[in-house]
Amino acid sequence: MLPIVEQAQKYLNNIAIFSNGKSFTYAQLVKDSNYFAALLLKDEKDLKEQRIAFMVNPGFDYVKTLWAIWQAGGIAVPLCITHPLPSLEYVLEDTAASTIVLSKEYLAVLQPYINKTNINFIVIEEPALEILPMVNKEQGNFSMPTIDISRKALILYTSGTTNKPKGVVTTHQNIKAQITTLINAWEWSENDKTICVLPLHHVHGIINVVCCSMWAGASCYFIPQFSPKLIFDLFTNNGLNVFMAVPTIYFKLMTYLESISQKEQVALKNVMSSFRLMVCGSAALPISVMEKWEGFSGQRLLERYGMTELGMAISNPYFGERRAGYVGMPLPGVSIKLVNEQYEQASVDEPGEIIVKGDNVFLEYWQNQTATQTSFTKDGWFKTGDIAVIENGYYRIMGRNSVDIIKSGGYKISALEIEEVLRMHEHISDCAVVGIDDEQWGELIVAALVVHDRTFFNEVALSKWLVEKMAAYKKPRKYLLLEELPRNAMGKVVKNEVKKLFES
Ligand code: MCA
Ligand code: AMP
Repeated sequence: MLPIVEQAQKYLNNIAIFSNGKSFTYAQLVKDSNYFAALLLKDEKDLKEQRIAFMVNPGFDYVKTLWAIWQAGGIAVPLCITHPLPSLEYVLEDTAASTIVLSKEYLAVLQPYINKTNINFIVIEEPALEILPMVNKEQGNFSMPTIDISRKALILYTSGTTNKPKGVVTTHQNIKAQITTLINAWEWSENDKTICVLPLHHVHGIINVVCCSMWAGASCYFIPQFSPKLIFDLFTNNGLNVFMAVPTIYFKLMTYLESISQKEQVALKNVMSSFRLMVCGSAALPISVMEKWEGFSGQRLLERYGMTELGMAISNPYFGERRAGYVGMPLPGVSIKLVNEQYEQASVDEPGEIIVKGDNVFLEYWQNQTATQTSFTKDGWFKTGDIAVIENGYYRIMGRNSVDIIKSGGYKISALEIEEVLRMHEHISDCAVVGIDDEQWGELIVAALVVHDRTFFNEVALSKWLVEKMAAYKKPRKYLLLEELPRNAMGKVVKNEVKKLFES
């Protein structure tokens, strides 16, 4: 049996999920995911790592689908529920997904792809019994293939220093390692109640919130989309005790807190100060945000460092000092080294690139041997591209080794990917995309443009055109029209000069 499903046997009567105003026990999750796995299998005994894409709303259906794909021997490919068709198509084509599982509201966006390819699709709300008429769902206990934990389980897309996102493949073993290190380090238990406010096509939401709570036998609440009021209402009325988010979310929650009365603020502080744990990560947590949040909530945030390719790697301690501006120490089972440009151990007190080894480290980039090879050292350490230094035993992240990677609102965004789309626009002859510091978003995406004729440039029309082609959160928030881009003697755009132009 799959490790996470096996774990659930210990907690069958616990409430696993609250979504859409309903609660679901682990027994229900096990039964329904088993049934759905049988549906995915149809006449096959094992999906043998077929890629099953799914565009399913956060909640019971999402977790059921994920567990079903895993039990049936498929590789789960979660799609972002807010992406436009071209971004979805890219993932579907790249993974050559054999089936798409979807909530019915996403049928419209996916229909052109379904029509074009004739891909098998399952709308999750449809009565599944019609497809498996011979079986009684209530008694369903379908035999499932034996899945060796070295098999591939998940593909998540991550942007990098190439213009197209890469599929990060993790095995069941990687996922188990990513989950269990956090279960131990952060003392997850079946008494925990958390809420998932993060998108479910990235590690932070999938592993840290959903899989950890499901592994521990805890309860996880889901909300349809990010809303400070909804989050605080759930905090207040449901005895939640664990919360995880990116810095931008804490910033947005504080903006909301500032908008309510003093009395309401005090009431919420009372609720929040009884939480067991609040975690922040995916991007640098500004010390100002950490301190202000402590004032509002009575909670000292635990900051940690992770990556799609690794899950979590470095964490401040659960017990002990949570040091502002630092991400803590390597998690148990995760080996970390700081190295110089030659990939030799950096001198003590000197900054170096973080390289990582351990069962948590992903297997490969999907069908991209070159990228996989170049991202590991000869002796098998994964090169993160992040620069850090150790100060008094704690790691401090100093930045990245590429200006082309932007972190905005916790999303990792490739400047090159946006530039490629911008260059397709009829009025744009050249462009350079950079991230500039921003209190709320961490970095704000901005673009310097060289246009054929300024009289034709219309920012609103450009934004509308862009979001038909890529996720709205990748859209530049400011533009600057230039006669030419700043370039060095080799003709390469000097991105730091572009940044300065915006900052001035
Ligand atoms: C939304 N917008 C953004 C972003 N999100 N702009 C830049 N960067 C963003 N991240 C824009 C929208 O396009 C829209 O603009 C406007 O903000 C409001 O959009 P809306 O969707 O209503 O915003 P929101 O709901 O308030 O979303 C903000 C958010 C979201 C909740 C902070 O960005 C989010 O969920 N971020 C978390 C991402 C995440 O999980 N990252 C973890 C990656 P307009 O109206 O003009 O269209 S995993 C990872 O990093 C590793 C493993 C790790 O360490 O965890
Ligand atoms: P992703 O590829 O979306 O998984 O993003 C991973 C990247 O997020 C890392 O390589 C870091 O650059 C960044 N990151 C994650 N956590 C932190 C943190 N606590 N502080 C600074 N950067 C972080």
